[in-house]
Amino acid sequence: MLIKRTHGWELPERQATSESTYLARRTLVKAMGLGALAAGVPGLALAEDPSAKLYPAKKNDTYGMPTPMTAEKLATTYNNFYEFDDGKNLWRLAQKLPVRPWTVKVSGMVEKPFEIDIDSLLAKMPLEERVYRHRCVETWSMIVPWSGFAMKSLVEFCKPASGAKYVVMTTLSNPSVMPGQKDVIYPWPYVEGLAMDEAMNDLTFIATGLYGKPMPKQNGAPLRLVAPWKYGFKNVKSIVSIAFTDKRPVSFWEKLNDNEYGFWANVNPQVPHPRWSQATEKPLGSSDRIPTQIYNGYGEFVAGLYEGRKAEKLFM
Ligand SMILES: Nc1nc2c(c(=O)[nH]1)N[C@H]1C(S)=C(S)[C@@H](COP(=O)(O)O)O[C@H]1N2
Ligand SMILES: [Mo]
Repeated sequence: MLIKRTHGWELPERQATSESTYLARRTLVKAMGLGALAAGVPGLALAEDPSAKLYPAKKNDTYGMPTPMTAEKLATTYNNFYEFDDGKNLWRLAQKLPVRPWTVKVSGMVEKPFEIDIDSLLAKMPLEERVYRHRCVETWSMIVPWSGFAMKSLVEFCKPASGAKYVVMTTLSNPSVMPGQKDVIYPWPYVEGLAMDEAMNDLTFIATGLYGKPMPKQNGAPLRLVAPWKYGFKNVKSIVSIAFTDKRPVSFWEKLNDNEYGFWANVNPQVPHPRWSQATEKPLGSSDRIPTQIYNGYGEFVAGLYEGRKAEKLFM
C-alpha cells in the first residue's frame, strides 16, 4: 500500500528551489527580528561542549581550498535532517539533540567489538580542518570548513577483519527528541554505508566540527560522515554505530526509493535524477546557478575507486 504525500524530496526541481528560497528568506527575516538573541542561540549550546577547546584545528589544504565559502549562518540554518523535520528550517528544533554523553558502538567484522565515548575518540584522532564542497541531490550546494579526522584513521582504530567489505554507519534513534522518527513512512534509523576502499580513501572525512567550532546539532553533532564527491545524503549525521560487514547495506534513501537514490550516489552532472537535471547547482546564498562537476570536483582523488565498478549504477 502506498500513502500519497508530498515531501521535499518529491518536489520537482523548480518547486524545490522556490521552496528553499522561501525558507531561506523566512529564516533570515526571523533571525533579524530576534536580533542578537537568535544569532546567539547556536553559540549558547556550543559553550557547554567539552570539546570546544579542540577547535579550530590545523588546516589541511591537500584537497584544495574551494571558494567562495558559504556564510556560516546559512550553512547552520538551512539543513537536511529528516529526524527533526522534512523542511530545511529545523535548527532550533535540533537543539534538543543530546550530544553528551555520546557513545559510538563498533561492531560486526572487527577484531573485537567495543564502545567508545565521543570525547575519548576525539582525544585519539588527529584533528584537522578541511574546506570541502557539498552537493545535495536536490541541487543546492555549499562550501564549508569541516573539522574532524580522516575516516581512514577511524577505520584503522576499529581494526576490521580482512573479509570486511563495507562499513555501515547509523544515526541515533530517539523519537522523543527527534519527532521525524515517529513518521512511520520512513525506514528509521538513518543508515548509510561505504565500500571499504571508499572509507579508506584519503578524502573521506568524519566531521566533528564546523567553522572552527564543535559541530552544531543541526549539522549532525557530535560526528557525521563527509564524502564530498557523493550526493549529500550519503553524509550520515549523528552517528552512534559503525559496523563492518561483507554484505552491501541498503541505505535509508535507497530503502525508500531505490530508483532515485542508490548506494554509490557519486555526483555527475550528466546523469539526471529521474525527476530533475543534475547539470547545475545553486550555491547557498547565491542567486545564480553554476555548473556541477563530475565527482563534485574531486575526480583526481576518487575516480580510480570506480575503474573496476563500471557495471554498477555509480551516479545515482
Ligand atoms: N541522519 C541524517 N543524516 C543526514 C540527513 C538526514 O536527514 N538525516 N540528510 C542528508 C542530506 S540529504 C544532506 S544534503 C546533508 C545535509 O547536511 P547539512 O545539514 O549539514 O548541510 O545531510 C545528510 N545526512
Ligand atoms: Mo541532500
